[in-house]
Amino acid sequence: MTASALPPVALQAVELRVLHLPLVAPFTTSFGTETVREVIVVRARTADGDGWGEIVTQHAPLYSSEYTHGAWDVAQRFLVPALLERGTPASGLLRPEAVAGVLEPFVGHRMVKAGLELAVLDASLRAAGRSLAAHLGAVHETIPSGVSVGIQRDPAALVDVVRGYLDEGYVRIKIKIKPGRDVADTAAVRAAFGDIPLQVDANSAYTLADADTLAELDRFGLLLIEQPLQEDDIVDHATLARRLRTPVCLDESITSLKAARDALALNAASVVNIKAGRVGGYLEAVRIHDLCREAGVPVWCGGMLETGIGRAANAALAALPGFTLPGDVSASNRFYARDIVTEPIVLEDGRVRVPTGVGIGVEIDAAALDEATIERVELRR
Ligand code: OSB
Ligand code: MG
Repeated sequence: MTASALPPVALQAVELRVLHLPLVAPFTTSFGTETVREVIVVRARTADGDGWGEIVTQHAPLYSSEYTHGAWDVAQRFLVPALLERGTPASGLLRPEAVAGVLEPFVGHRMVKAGLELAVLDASLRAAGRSLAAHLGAVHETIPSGVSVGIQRDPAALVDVVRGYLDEGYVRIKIKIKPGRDVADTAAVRAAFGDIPLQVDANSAYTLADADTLAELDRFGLLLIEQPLQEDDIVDHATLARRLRTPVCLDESITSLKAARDALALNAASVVNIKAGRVGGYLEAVRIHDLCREAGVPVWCGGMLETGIGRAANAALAALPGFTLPGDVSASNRFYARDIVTEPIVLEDGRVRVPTGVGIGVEIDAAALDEATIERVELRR
């Protein structure tokens, strides 16, 4: 479904930076609490200019097997050298659509592949004077904005935090749950705010043995329950889905187009969370969108606490026609006091604007980027 072909780039160097960005408030999930976002920013240096990408790993391998310093190593040792070798005039210029194929022999590390592909894509789009949104097939100028709310001290504190986001205008609330912090938390939010669009995310914290507890959530009329079981529990998710009225949505399990196809074939999910990092790139994300749209399965755009780079790209992706549920594309200030782009995404009447500028549509704030950088390396061909 992507638009016309993009120009290849002559990749001259790749700069990688590890950033530490303080969060405005701690973010707690079933797998832990973060107070500082540790993330990698990619700059692809080409003969025609720079392109930017973001590797959305976290400090520790708790959401998935990927983590920042593993990404840092595999990028420098294998993935960036493979791209640099391919991007020389001698071996041919590098097309954005070719990046995934060049990196394909290296197993896994999809967040790294996604960040590298985005940087090449951005460079090529800028050279062509085109926006990522238009290239991916966006059909909306703005998108509805949901917010992902971490586990709080107790249900009363959760209600206070949710109230703040509703007051700001967010149109859909997602709360994180874990065993012991599920039914009472959900009940408290429903009791306080009535029939708001509400969903829960378990980040793999349950097993099939918890099916009775999870079925208690049925009475709250949730939009969906996200990833109750483990990443590789496709069949168990199908079994659980038969026991719940709440629609089951998969996040961690959907690692590729193939995984999405399998999950749909097995009725393991009736909704899909699409995250470009998790599936190896924005181009694969579009393919999953296309598959789900064809199958009549609603999708929404997930988030990984992106900086302004990935957040802009997510807004572009979420503007595709199959994204029929509000995503976790919230305003930058939901996580950061100071973003690394000059015009961070803001909330306007519960929506965020899809960037229309060339490439990812945002410019880097060099001073903010430098301030957040704790490690930097440049690989040249
Ligand atoms: O499961 O969706 C998730 C953040 C980090 C890792 C996993 C998840 C999340 C979120 C935050 O829920 C989404 C966001 O970026 O707003
Ligand atoms: Mg999730």
